[in-house]
Amino acid sequence: MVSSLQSSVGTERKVLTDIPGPKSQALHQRRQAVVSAGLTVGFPVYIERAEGAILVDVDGNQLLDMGSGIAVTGIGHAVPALVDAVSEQVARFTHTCFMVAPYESYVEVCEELARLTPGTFAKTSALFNSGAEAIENAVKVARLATGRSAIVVFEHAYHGRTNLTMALTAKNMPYKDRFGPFAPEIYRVPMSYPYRDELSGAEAAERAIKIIETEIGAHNVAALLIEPIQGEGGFVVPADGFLPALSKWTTDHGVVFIADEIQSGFCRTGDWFAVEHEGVIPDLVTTAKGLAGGMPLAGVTGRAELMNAVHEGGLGGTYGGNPVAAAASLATIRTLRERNLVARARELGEIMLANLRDLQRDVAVIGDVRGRGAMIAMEFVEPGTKTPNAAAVKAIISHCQQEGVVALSCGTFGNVIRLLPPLIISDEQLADGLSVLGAAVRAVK
Ligand code: PLZ
Repeated sequence: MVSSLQSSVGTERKVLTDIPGPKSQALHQRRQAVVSAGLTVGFPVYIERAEGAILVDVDGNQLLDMGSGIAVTGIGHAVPALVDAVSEQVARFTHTCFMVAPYESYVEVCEELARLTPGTFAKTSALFNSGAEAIENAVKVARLATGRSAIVVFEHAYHGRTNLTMALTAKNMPYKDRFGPFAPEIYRVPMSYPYRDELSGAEAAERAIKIIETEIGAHNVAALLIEPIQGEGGFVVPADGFLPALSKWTTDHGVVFIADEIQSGFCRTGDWFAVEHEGVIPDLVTTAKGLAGGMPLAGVTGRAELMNAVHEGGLGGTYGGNPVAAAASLATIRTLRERNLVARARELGEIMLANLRDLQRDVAVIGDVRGRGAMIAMEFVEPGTKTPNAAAVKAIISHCQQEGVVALSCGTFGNVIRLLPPLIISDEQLADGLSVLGAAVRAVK
């Protein structure tokens, strides 16, 4: 079955029409009539199939994917192992509801999560459908287990778009504006943002902890929730020592340390989880995206005594840990392991950082190049200042799109371009993508 689905897409970027092409434009017209205008499209090109790091649109253009659907398809598109696992599971059964009639693959995913997440203590997991849902449940667990209510989050944080997670997310536009009122007992403290605050990790941690202690009180804090490398907020990599200092503080005060690894997890940063880089061991870890290679699946994993503090029936949902998504997850994890994509992510990071730092030397609009593994970004500024330059980012992204390269922006100020290529991207494909990006950057300076 798989072989009939495998095409000869090949590995090359090919632009055959204007972008978007006529068929994409027609689809876009249809869309306007029936899809809510509240969903924006970064790139109105409609995809028909995809393979590896190539997306093929309805006009036959072959686009190079440098975004992995926002860090989801790390193992690439239409990977035979995943296609087989999913097809086979669909043919066996698609749904029972794990709470009604359980199945092995759910348990197996939780075994993998216990094995792969940092910490050698006993861990249990609960599976959900989306990142936001995982975050909501991690907060539920932390509040119940500690009997406290305050949740500490950080500037530039992104944790989702549901009511609770909107409150946890920092940026107003477009995520929160006029969607309130928001959930209470959420407190935001400054993030370590070395390019902008020029503080060491220890100094930035001290600044955050001081605010927590004076404005909230440690004994009121259920959890500290943080992305070890921020995603939507601008690929902000905290200064070394920041995460370990926060982690120590949470341990000292009985606060649950929740690492949101939804974007940074599953080999993306060159470790299975981004916290590993600094040896931080979270109490709870939230995962989604790269966990299941494109099928909707999310997890909360952590210390058994916290996760099991919940009363029977306190966690759940109709679809969480759906058997098709679980099959996709097991195939994804196997592929990440077999192809040693954790090592590949590091290589990709070295290539991208070297390339972008060379570029930074030649142009005045790149203020900072940062990231880890295959999670790399450039922050754009007005030349000679640190004033955010969102206009440059818009122009560069648009230039890339015209050339058939899918690149994503991010950042509180909209002035960051992030690269999240599939970890299976070839050296040639990456070089091609970087050369298009480089030309786009040079064109705006
Ligand atoms: N936590 C760290 O990156 C999702 C959002 C796209 P969901 N990021 C992509 C958009 O504009 O909606 C994300 C994340 C981190 C939580 C989430 C939320 O995950 O699966 O989108 O709910």
